[in-house]
Amino acid sequence: MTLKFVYYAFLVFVNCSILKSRVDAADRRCPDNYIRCRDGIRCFPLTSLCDGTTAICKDSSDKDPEFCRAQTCPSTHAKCRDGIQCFPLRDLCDGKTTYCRDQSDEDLDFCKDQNCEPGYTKCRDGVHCFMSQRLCDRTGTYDCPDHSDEDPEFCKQQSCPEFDGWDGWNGWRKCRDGKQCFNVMGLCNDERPYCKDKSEQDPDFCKNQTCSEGYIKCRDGNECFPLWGLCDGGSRRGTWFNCNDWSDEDPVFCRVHECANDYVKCRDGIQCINRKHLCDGTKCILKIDCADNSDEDPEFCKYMTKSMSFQVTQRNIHEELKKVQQKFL
Ligand SMILES: [Ca+2]
Ligand SMILES: [Ca+2]
Ligand SMILES: [Ca+2]
Ligand SMILES: [Ca+2]
Repeated sequence: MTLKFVYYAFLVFVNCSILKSRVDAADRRCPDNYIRCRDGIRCFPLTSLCDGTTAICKDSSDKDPEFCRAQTCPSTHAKCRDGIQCFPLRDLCDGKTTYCRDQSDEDLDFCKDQNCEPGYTKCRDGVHCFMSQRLCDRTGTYDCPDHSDEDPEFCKQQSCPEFDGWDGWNGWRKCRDGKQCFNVMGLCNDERPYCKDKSEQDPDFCKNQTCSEGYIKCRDGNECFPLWGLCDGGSRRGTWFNCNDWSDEDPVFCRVHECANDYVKCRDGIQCINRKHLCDGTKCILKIDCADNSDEDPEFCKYMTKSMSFQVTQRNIHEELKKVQQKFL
């Protein structure tokens, strides 16, 4: 009797464990642009819906036309004419790759009905797509078979991409002539102009522009520079000011300026350096270490090794460093 009870209890435990692991798997979100197989166990990329390759799902649902038809493609993809597969919009009538098994991504009539992926613009022919940043671009390269991407009148009518999908690149704006698009990262901070009319480096144009994310204006209001360049010690090494008016290294400002997270003040109370360069055995590297060498001060570094531990969180390290600074720097 007891043995029987133990056996049943074991069965209940095993069944519950299996059920629980299934529920756990179903609870976990699939990564972006992945979906869960019909059996709820695995995730697979939407781009491999019924693409003729080996099934990823144990129940082969990712190769089941009815299942595939019910799925929505990612924003960078569209359904082939058969409504089953997702193909990359970049392959839309590109004359190169035939992605769809029904070859619809190379069918001119089909392509006309499709929108381009974000950051791409339709050529005047209504069929092909090109990267919007290549509108009347600096090199004058033709990206459309009908050359409309280099036609000033056509370029003026198009808008620039808000975001091009690359990390740290924060979208494009129109040059003053309205034909070209320039990347906001180059706004008012680059000696090599991108716009053919050089407007994105023109102080009058820059005055009315807001800087890209992670960039700020110099005091003169004409230039943008990256935040990490603020009080980074460019001035006392004699080179590499970010601002022409030197405001990024103004000692009066830098003395009251609080360094960004993960940055600490050197003993001079002016320069901010990344905390990872404290007591790393390297000094005197331009704008990385303290100009006064306080980041490698033996007394300070002794304290650092004694008190710091890898268990503390980053935020705590920052707080801890503040205390250390007060004591030694
Ligand atoms: Ca294609
Ligand atoms: Ca072009
Ligand atoms: Ca600087
Ligand atoms: Ca150092």
